[in-house]
Amino acid sequence: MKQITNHLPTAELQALDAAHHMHPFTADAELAEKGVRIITRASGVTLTDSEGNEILDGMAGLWCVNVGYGREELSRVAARQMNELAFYNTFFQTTHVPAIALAARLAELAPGDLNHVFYAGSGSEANDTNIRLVRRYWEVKGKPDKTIFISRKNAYHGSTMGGGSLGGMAGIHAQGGLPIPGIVHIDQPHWYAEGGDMSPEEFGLERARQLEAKIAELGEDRVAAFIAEPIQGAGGVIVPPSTYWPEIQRICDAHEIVLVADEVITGFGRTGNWFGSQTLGIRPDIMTIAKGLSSGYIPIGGSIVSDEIAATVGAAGDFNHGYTYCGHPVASAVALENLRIIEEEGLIQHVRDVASPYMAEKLSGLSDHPLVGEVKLVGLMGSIALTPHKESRAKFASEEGTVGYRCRERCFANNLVMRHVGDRMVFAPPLVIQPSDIDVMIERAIKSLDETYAEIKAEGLLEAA
Ligand code: PXG
Repeated sequence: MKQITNHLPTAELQALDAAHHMHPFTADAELAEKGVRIITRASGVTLTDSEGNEILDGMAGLWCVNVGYGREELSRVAARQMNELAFYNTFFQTTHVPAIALAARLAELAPGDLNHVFYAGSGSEANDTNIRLVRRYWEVKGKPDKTIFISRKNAYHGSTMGGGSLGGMAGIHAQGGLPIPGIVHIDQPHWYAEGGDMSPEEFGLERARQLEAKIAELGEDRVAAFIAEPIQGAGGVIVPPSTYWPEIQRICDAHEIVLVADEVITGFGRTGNWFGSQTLGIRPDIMTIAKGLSSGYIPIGGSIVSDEIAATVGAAGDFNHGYTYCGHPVASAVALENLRIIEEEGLIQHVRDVASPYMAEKLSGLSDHPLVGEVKLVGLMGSIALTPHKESRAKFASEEGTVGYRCRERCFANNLVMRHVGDRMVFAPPLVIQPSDIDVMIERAIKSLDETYAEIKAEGLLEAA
């Protein structure tokens, strides 16, 4: 067969991709028609595509390339580990140094009594583990009826049967009979879209108290856990009102509910601390991790588990759960090196003291933009709500996402990756981003917003619903 390399013409690569590659969360036929974009290399915060365009990656890949692209420290560690011990399992009374070292380091970094790591290959797998682990915990505690997970609408917890069910994405639930039984959803703390005339603080309390009402409705003896992202990522970077998390914490404590913080996006410096739970003042019993754990250089995820849960489950015989690649030695070694880079380069301080304040200052100019309803930023995860009418926070009359999609297309055309979630633009650049890159990023974002505004105005899409 002919060798397929970077040197083939874009059209030829696109045709091969369309013929053989099924893409996630994609209408493949439509994509084949349009032609897929081919990324050939990346360095720092910049992607290069097969046409030679240099694109600023405002999404850190998929919220994961925290240390930026092209870090040879990571490829060297991977090569060394592959040569020394490419694989061994951790099932049958064996372990290896990378899995030990990474678990010990994660226990050191994680807050409170989260001192135990169950490894997975991804965030979705880790959340599936969480369902099995928490249910097992309550079984061992003599409360086998505590099985229900409460989650939230518009949450994202992955795409496996478990992860997709825990998540609250209508599009996922519309296909294939999800959610699976035993998972229920309450409303999200999305004040901008759903807060009406309430103050954000009142609304935050109201939404948190839905958890208490749901526990009362189902019975405390049937509810196993509450799972949530400290800040919703895929749902549109929804930062909850300040009253929300303290009330959620109080309710979980009062009703013996395991609190799972899904830190897949918010972990490893994204919010200006090692974990989003620290930024938002949450005391979880379990944290889901993936993405920034290895900066996306290699697949790895896991659950960081409290002393109480690990000790209870560990003392009760075999926990019949695991994946071939639990604690994969190469993935663990790369993750450990990635954590060393984050620490030694002071990337969390850089986010907190330099990049985030600079980004906030630059973004403040956007609040006057005719298309912008609100701008949110915590650490280096942010969102920009697009609206036809600032004061009322109105939605567009067009189908939700029409204007957001237009804006994303303008961003791409202007060599900036910024995603849209409905009519909300989201961004999460690599944590290594420098002020000069932020200047470029915001300049391209403003240009894209201006072009979107002109375009939708000309087409009569500026109407409010
Ligand atoms: N939890 C959270 C909070 C996530 O953001 C997962 C779990 C699942 O992780 P894996 O590794 O199984 O994908 C995620 C993943 C998007 C987007 O478009 C977000 C994710 C994945 C793919 C796309 O925003 N988050």
